[in-house]
Amino acid sequence: MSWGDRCIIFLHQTWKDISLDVANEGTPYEFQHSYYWVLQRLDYCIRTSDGLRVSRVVGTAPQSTSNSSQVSQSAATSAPQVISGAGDEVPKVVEAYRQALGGVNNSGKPGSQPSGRREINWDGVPDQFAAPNNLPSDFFNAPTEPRARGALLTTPGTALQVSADSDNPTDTPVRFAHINPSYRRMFHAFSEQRLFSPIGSHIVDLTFYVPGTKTPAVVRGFGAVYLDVDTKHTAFEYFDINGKSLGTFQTPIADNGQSFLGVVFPNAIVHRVRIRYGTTALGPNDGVKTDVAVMDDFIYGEPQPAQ
Ligand SMILES: [Ca+2]
Ligand SMILES: [Ca+2]
Ligand SMILES: [Ca+2]
Repeated sequence: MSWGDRCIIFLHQTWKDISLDVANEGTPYEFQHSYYWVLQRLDYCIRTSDGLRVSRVVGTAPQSTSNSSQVSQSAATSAPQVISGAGDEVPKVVEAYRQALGGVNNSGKPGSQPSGRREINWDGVPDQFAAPNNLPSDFFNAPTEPRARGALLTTPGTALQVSADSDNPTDTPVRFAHINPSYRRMFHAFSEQRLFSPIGSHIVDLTFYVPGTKTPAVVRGFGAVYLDVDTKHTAFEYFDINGKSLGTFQTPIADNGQSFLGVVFPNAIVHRVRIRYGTTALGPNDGVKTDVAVMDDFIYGEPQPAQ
């Protein structure tokens, strides 16, 4: 679906009290122009033959089309759940995603834990592995704590980089401003200072392993905070252990702001995620035709050995 498409939302209440659930559907409400308003408020929804069926809605009555949260895919018992948002809603949707994955943050513990999730906020990366230096592909899958997180990062570009912090020994500008000074004003970190990006490409592959080992693993889902997404080109594509695509999901747009996209699958099934950032590698000035974007926090399900 795209903006302006005709669809049907099953409203339980009126706009002034949006409170919907699958078990208690109300009168079908047909509309065209306010589709975007509805999407701002959805956590997730189910696409049906007769429209878009709401599973849950957050927030209050729609007021504007800025700082939107957006639904890009369906959710049902056998389909992935999408949690996304932009602007001021990012902290809330990040927390919702953590809850959807469940359990605790297993941080950098080696081995598969029985439940919970992992997170990478880049902020603990030492200066020697941050800009202007590159990040090793396996930095977040070392055998020992706190780096045993089961995440291998690769890129078709030339390198991976974590941005410099404000007291780094080489006085490298923060937020990738050593590549283009305008980036300092454009990228606003979600967690502490450090951000992540590939160099020489706008693509990164994230492959999961049992933390601290080379045993291939699968996770229930992966989500991340993007910074300065201007176009629809930014997306995650998820793959299973056999390399079969599980679908592509677009992030919401937030010029100069933050977006979050997370997907939760019914089971641990995701072995790799291909992450596309905007339309170009870091370097040029940002704009609609050359959309530069980087990432902050990664959140993913606990890696389990692939069967
Ligand atoms: Ca950070
Ligand atoms: Ca921008
Ligand atoms: Ca951008």
